[in-house]
Amino acid sequence: MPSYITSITAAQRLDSRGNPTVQVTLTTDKGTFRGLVPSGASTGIHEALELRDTESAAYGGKGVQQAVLSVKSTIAPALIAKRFSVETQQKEIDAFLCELDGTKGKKRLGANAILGVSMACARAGAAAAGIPLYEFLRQEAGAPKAPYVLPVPFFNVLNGGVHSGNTMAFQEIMLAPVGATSMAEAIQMGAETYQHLKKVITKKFGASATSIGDEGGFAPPISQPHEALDLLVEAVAAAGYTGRIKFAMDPASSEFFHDGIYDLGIKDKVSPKLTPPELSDLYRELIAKYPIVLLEDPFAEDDWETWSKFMAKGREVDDGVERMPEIVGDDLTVTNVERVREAKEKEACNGLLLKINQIGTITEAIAAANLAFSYGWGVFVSHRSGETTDDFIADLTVGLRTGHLKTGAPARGERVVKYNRLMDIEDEIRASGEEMKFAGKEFRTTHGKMADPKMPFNVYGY
Ligand code: 2PG
Ligand code: MG
Repeated sequence: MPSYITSITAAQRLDSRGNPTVQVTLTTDKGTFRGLVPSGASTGIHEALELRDTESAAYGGKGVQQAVLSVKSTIAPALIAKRFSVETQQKEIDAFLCELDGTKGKKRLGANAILGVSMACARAGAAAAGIPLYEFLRQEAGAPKAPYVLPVPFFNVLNGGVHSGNTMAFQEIMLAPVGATSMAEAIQMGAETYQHLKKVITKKFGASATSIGDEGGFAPPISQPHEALDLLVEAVAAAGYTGRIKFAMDPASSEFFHDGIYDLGIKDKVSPKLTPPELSDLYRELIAKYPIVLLEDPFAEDDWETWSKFMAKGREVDDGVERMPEIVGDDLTVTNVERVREAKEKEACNGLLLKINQIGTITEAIAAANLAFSYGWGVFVSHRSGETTDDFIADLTVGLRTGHLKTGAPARGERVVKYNRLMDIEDEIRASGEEMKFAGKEFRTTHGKMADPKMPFNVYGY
């Protein structure tokens, strides 16, 4: 007997920044299922629309009552009437939601309304099938099963850009414990290093400098990327993990790109304004000096030419010895197959950031991931800076076998809920006796289809 949706409702709740967000509650014969929707700050201009009540004074124009109404008045009656089986028809459900909206960027109902429903349906589908959410999502994606792959967690421990009040233009500086052998160990390594980093910052700048940014990372009074990376070098050494923890950066450069120039002084007013070739050189210097394994949004969302040139130069210098990181598109590709295809045509990057709310349904997010995998790219699952206590993306990462995810510092409830869920999944799989491995150094290639041997950057060379 298929499991049908019997009711859907929605309500306005808060995200981790104290702004309203959409919570969807859906009922089937198997129980009640929720989806809580996250929200970005360094949002790409090509993302699907997050519907906000800009005309209203409530919450400074950030209310989501219109999106809540989209769920209650439009989606609920139409979707319930369709009598889809949540167990077998996630794709049809998501296609129907897109059709019901009828616009390209989900502008009518709002991607925040649609995503909450799509997430809750996936949870209801897993319950109907009597399987964990990660297994449901694995089947949806057609990903290989044995072994299950637990991802390397990338911890954003230094926050800048639009995520903090310090003067650093670069948004995220991350720790990647690729040398761990399990999820639990990776999280221990990240958490211990985070505590050491706090001590290093206190010693250098005083206790008042250990306040944190939106993703739980510290926001000390630094402006330059090398200052941030030096702090990480010191903290990792103090924690005893040198060589086993690598670094990653998300400058989120669309935020400081104006009229063809990357302005690193956007916050401190004194740091240099760089041309695209100068910024490219800066990245190359940092990559040569520090163990950086992943670089996200090094260039702005429509600065295609610089992305392509940077990748081409990477190919040229990469003789199999040179360390080149994964180059990940976020604002560039916005979890959208059209943008992913364009990025492939232009050879602009070799990794996809996967954010479910950039596109608005689980099925479309899976399609973007699968397209990226078909190119031999890495797929890097991501939270948003405005998060909720929903842990959906932990299951998504395991289900899609992406091998890595970022979900902030190993601190603050909305971040650790994902890390805790990943440790639960690891324990659960171990107890079930199913095959499992931790992605470790293979975080870019764990999907199973080994990257194209002619892939631009050396995967194992760091
Ligand atoms: C990013 C994200 C998440 P935001 O740029 O990758 O870390 O930030 O959610 O603000 O877009
Ligand atoms: Mg980003």
